[in-house]
Amino acid sequence: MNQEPSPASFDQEREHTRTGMSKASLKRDFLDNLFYIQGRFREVATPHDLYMAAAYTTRDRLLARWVKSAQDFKTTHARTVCYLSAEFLLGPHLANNLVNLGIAETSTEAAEELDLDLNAIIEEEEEPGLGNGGLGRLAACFMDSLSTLQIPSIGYGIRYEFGIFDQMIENGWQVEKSDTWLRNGNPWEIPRPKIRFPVMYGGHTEQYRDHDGRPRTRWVPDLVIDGVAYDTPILGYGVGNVNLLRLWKAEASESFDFQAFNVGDYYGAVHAKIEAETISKVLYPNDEPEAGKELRLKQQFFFVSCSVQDMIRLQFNTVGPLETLADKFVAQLNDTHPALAVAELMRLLMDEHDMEWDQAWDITHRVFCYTNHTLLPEALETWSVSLFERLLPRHLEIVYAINQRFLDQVRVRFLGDEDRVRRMSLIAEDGERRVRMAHLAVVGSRAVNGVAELHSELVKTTLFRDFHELWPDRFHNVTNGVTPRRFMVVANPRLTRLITETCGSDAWIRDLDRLRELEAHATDPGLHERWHEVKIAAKRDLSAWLKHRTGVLLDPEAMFDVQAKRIHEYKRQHLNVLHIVRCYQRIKQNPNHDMVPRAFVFGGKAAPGYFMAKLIIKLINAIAEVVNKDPQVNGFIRVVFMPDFNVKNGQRLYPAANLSEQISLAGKEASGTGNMKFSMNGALTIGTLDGANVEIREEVGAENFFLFGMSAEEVNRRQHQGYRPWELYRGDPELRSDIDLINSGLFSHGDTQLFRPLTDQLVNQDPFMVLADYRAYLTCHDHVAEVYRDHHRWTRMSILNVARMGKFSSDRAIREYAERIWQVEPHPVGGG
Ligand code: HBZ
Repeated sequence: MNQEPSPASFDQEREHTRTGMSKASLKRDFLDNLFYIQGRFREVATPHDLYMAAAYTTRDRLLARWVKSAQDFKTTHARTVCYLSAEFLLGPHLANNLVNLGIAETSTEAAEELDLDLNAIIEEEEEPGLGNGGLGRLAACFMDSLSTLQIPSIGYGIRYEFGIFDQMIENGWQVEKSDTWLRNGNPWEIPRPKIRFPVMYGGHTEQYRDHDGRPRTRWVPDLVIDGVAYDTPILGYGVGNVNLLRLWKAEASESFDFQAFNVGDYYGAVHAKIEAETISKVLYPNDEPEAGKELRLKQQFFFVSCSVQDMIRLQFNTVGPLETLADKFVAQLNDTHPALAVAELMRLLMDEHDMEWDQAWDITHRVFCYTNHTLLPEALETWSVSLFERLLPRHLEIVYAINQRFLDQVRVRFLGDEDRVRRMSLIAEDGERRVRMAHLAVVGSRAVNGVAELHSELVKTTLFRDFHELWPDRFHNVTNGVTPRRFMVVANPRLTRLITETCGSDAWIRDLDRLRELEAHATDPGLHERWHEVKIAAKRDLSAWLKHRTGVLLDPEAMFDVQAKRIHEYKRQHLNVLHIVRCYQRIKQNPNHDMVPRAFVFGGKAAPGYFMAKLIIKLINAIAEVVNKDPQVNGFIRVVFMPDFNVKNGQRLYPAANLSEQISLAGKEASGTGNMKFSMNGALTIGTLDGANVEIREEVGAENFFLFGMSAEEVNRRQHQGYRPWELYRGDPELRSDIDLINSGLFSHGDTQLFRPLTDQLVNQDPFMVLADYRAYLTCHDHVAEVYRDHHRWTRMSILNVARMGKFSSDRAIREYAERIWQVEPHPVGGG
């Protein structure tokens, strides 16, 4: 330990000092930051002061790399990806940045020498929850991989003052509390008050002739607000590349303010300011069902308009002429939320930059690509024409003009097929006329992709069937992935160490296919023992946290059977619940019943207005209450609902799971990404053939995956035949008794009506066919238990799951986008 440093490590130490990576410089800068930024000294610093000092110390180390990246990209005119997303569900920055900088261990030691616990400091960070679920988290994983793969990119989104609500559980019900992530300041962002764009709303349009006598359109808005840039550096893992996450905050436009002020309307001016600022105030907490709120349309246009204006500004600052915009930039639309960008770029090119339609369309169409994330009809965005017109009159004209040209094309290709024309139109004409954002996105993009193979097939054969017939080459698949940096290295340091030691290197962190090297050790008893130890340790950590937060004590030796994701009927948390009720009844009916002890863990938020999802949460908690205090059963099963499932809490959950529940109705879950996070951390999956489950099973091997339930085709067939859930209810005594037990009031202090909306729905409609998959699910769970009893078999399967997860790195996904869709090249920035 106390050896003289060898010349090599001496050089390294000197280099680290120069780049600020040595322990000594970390300690010095930490104390400096504590003093100069927080105005504190060590002895009186609060945990939050310590966190802020650590954050600034880390951020300082990002900045040099950031500036270098920006300079490099600017001088070389590097082709750049713009990822347009209404959501970025980033999760805490500190630990992730330490890992990506390669100073996690040094920082731990530096903290120890200051008598501090780095983990406790990391815990202090409140995460920016600027997203609802998978879609927002995907955007965050993609930002990590874009930087790690050294692809110049900018993430564009909204700097919501209030992110996704914090979930509390009161009396078993979800209660929403507003998120206050900015309350204590955000050390990771840099405001750019000079990067500011006007965003217009309302008013009317006028026709006029320009100097050359050509007809032009001018938009005369009745509201202008400003979007101001807030930048967050996104560092890649082990590289010098730092990309930009640029989030827009809405502010009252100064010129607008003055107008009101000048006519003496001070109150009016202040009011306008408040109105303007509401635009970036709060994230809409709906996952899936479409909200249709005016403010949401305003938000979408707000960030899209700022982002496209920024792209044009950058084009002028670097390459030059707008004609080459599509060579400099490709813009990915993360779902339809940013689809207005198509119309906005057209407007800017034509109305502000004097371009003719054909050229503007050629550029626009080459800039955009679109990712679809859902087939659920109720989730597809449409906006009423009247609202659209009131807010964005010029864009409605442009949408109509796009539509006219597009439908002419359809008519030429499919002579006389007016029904097809009606189906494909950007405007839905049945009932109130509505703009179909998905159609706008498909027509305005050069590539359209789904997020898993099955999903992309369904996109082509169902949702966009007509479009696929017209433009077969436009459609692609890019299966989602997740970043192993956050979801393995940060979340599960013990597993990370074990894998690195077993493989003899940490190269797998940037090349996840190298996890395959674990396969050679899959039956090694030494590894089995350590693998088990790592899992048990994670389960102990989770148990302690859950005990503290919920009062429920879990036995780390029990099988941790976990379902964590947004609460939604299509995800079928209630199918999981029926299995728990079955276990309960089996134990009650046969006190000598022998079963593998299980801890059922749930996590997930329900959209505040989604009654059925909230009732499912209540049901889980109601069952938990009865089960956990009944000594006859609680030695075998325990149930706990983890409150406030978010990125941070997910990081506690994934490492501790033995079994991952991925049980959506086949054909409904576009991909899923939690499925990947669990499996990467050694959980086995019980799942349907839905979304990316199909590919996970292909990769890990059918024998290492617990499959049950109908396929998407069977679901389709069953539905066409006429699905009658009540017959299943009547025909299966166990199913009937499980549902009846829920209705009996046992879990609801005698209230026989509380869960009726849920049980009635199951028996009478069952739109997500819970009852149809019930039997297969139970049988599969029995098999799971049997396998779990065989420790070595289970551990081997767990190792093989991890070993074969390479495909599900977001690095692979981004590489596919880069090669097949974006045509962008890596662009290394030195100094990594
Ligand atoms: O996107 C999810 C899909 O359900 C999931 O299967 C997929 O893995 C993931 C990433 O591709 N979709 C969402 O998370 N959707 C939303 O969060 C959402 C948010 C606002 C909306 C609609 C949907 O207005």
